[in-house]
Amino acid sequence: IFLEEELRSAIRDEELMLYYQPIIDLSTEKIVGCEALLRWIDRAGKFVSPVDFIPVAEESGLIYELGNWINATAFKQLKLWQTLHTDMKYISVNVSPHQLQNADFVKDIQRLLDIHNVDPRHIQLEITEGTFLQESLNTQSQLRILGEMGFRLAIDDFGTGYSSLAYLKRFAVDVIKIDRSFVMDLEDDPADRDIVKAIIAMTTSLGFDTLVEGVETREQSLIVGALGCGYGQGYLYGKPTFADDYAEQYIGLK
Ligand code: G
Ligand code: G
Ligand code: MN
Ligand code: NA
Repeated sequence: IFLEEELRSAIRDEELMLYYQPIIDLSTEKIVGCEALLRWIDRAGKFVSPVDFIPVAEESGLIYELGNWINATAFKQLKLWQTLHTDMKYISVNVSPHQLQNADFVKDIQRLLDIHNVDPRHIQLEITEGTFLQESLNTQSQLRILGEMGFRLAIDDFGTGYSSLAYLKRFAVDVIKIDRSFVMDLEDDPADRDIVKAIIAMTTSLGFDTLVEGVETREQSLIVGALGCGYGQGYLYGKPTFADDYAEQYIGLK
């Protein structure tokens, strides 16, 4: 209850912000886009992790309002960066399954596209594996409509859930994000290497792009590149960074 009240006032007092982390095309080593990641620095200057407060937001229903704020903030940022003639292809935003259960999600996100004059092809929605399997009709039909509207769809944390790739074929999925738990020990663990190899082979043959998360070492980057993975994200290429710092470090804007 306490955290819920704190979160309510954090939203009201604008203590929340989005950080951005670069996403790399492994074949060209160029940045193609970035993932928006929510950060909360409270009044005392203390960092509160989304791992702790996203579940609270989900349980209390606050996630819906918060999600709309996240989308609006990312769209505004994309528009600004595009206006400055950067070649960023997309911003990727995380969408909680709870947001998709709300039947207004499509309507609200369309309104935000209109307000900020953003093309949905430049927005990637990150949705965890299990969400695609939910029997909720709102979720299923909205996922389908979002694909038809032209949003890029990414399956987040792939490999930790229980979805079958064949099933995912029914949605307009663009990219599978392989969870970082498979990447951490890639240099030393042949089993992880086999799993990553198999995921990349399957996803590629089904026509999805692949991205590995949590790449921290040059060696991991080389391994996944050699296994045919298209994209990478992780501390090796860049940490999540405040918007102005991101612009300065990764798109050469001052
Ligand atoms: O950025 P970090 O590794 O601290 O994020 C921890 C968790 O919080 C991750 O699972 C991430 O997906 C989630 N998260 C971060 N930002 C957002 C957001 O904007 N919306 C949602 N729903 N989850 C987020
Ligand atoms: O669940 P999701 O994939 O959205 O969460 C991404 C989380 O992973 C973010 O909290 C981000 O801060 C974190 N992250 C991104 N790159 C790395 C990395 O190279 N190593 C580790 N340990 N965490 C990372
Ligand atoms: Mn994500
Ligand atoms: Na992930």
